[in-house]
Amino acid sequence: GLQYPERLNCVAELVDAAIAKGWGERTALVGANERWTYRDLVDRIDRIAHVLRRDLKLVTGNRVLLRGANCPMMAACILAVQKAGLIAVPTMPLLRAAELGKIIDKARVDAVLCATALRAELDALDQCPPVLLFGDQTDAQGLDALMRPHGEPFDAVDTSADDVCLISFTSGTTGVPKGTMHFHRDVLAICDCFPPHVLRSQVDDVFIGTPPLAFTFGLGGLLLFPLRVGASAILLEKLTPESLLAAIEQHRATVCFTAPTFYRQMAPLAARHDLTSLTRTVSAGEALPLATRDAWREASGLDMIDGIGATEILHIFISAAGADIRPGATGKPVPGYQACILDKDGKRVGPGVIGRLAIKGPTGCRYLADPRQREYVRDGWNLTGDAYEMDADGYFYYRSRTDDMIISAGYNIAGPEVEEALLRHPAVAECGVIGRPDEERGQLVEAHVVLKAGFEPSDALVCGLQDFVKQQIAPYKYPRSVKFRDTLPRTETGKLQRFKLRAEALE
Ligand code: 3UK
Repeated sequence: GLQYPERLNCVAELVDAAIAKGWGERTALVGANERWTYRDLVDRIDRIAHVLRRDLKLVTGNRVLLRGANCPMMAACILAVQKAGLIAVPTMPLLRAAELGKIIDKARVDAVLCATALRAELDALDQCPPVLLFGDQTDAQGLDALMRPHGEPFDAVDTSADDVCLISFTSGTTGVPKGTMHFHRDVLAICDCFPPHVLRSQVDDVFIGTPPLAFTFGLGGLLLFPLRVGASAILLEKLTPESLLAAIEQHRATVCFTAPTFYRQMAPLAARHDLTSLTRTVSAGEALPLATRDAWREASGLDMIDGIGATEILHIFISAAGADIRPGATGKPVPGYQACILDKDGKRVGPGVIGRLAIKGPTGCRYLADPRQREYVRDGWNLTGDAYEMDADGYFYYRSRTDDMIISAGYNIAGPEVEEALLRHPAVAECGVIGRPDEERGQLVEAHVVLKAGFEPSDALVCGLQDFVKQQIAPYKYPRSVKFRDTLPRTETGKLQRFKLRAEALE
């Protein structure tokens, strides 16, 4: 297992240790307008930590809400909070005042560090803890000004390996957001599982990608993983498929993290860019359709590393790379983690049976003051909300979210399987498949389809899509209803919001 000292501050291990390892002059973080060495990063972290302790008078265990798009300063703020023995509560850039208010209450936030550009939603709150703004050099009361006098090193606060250092909120597909708590040792544990065993990250890697640092997918992939091995991270905001390709080329990135839809959108544009630096592309956040894996391989020459992670577990726990990739499977448990499939009664099932995916490992779920903790963790196993199936060789195949399984005329139909079939059709850009309430069949398979440019909705196309699905998978799974639309509802992290499609179907 992974053994860490009882006294442990994850930032001392990740960043201060980098200097001791001789990486001080290496590039740590690159933003739109700046390039920081590891020494620069330590300097910024230490100055911010002094401000938190001396100017804001925060004490060990206080919680600091963080708001900012991906950039080096946002990264330094998160790490400074943890180095100062405080708890980081990063929030997604697009959250509105009402959602921030709930998080501030739920996490009992003591102070806020916020990028100037994102202040409006905080200003709209009736009640808010003290806020320090960053990113505006002319603001005499801002964080940048307060950092200037603090030139002396800051000694990492002597925390315990199992002191909480991060509260990460789930995207909340259902009403109240759930906070998940993670320890200092958890931060190191995720760096010591997926990166060395699956990704094989190294000192000369250049990491790039889209997930926000406020999402643990981005926090790990675009900050913690590169720091652990002395690599560098490119932190850019508002990336589009086109600008991400341009940035990969410009920065000679070697590792890319993003969601399946982003790869699908990048594939047709890839030929215009020199992507020869890229050696590993990681897809997570949603199921990876085979059509997307194929399109990206044709465009880039790379076989994607699929990985399932969750905010509750902190990062990726099932994945595969290189020769271990089995198309259609997410992969095998990442070394350090165990996985099994459970039936409705919580009994283990063998290969070929669909059930609930359960996970055990060095990281796991600790909900912040939430009764759902008892449902999520049983006997040390984390019960995800995902329906999975295992094969005889120990590969795990995603089927659907447990609550997204469509039951139509007695058949269980996994929406993603129908989506995967539709995505192979030349007219389909994106799609989402749901169960629409139906008197006769209980639920009816309904596809919501976004067409590629140059294709028009028509009855003939509806029939064409239905026939196309029937040719690939069992005919009873074909979408009896097909709706065309301009966009699909997605979360800030790129996940399809099927519950919104279902709610529309009820209107
Ligand atoms: C789904 C996937 C199929 C699955 C995340 C990497 O997505 C992350 O965390 P969230 O808490 O959502 C977790 C849920 O998302 N999912 C994620 N990856 C896959 N489904 N194939 C995949 N490869 O339903 C899971 O339960 O937002 C991803 C790293 C850190 C993360 N937090």
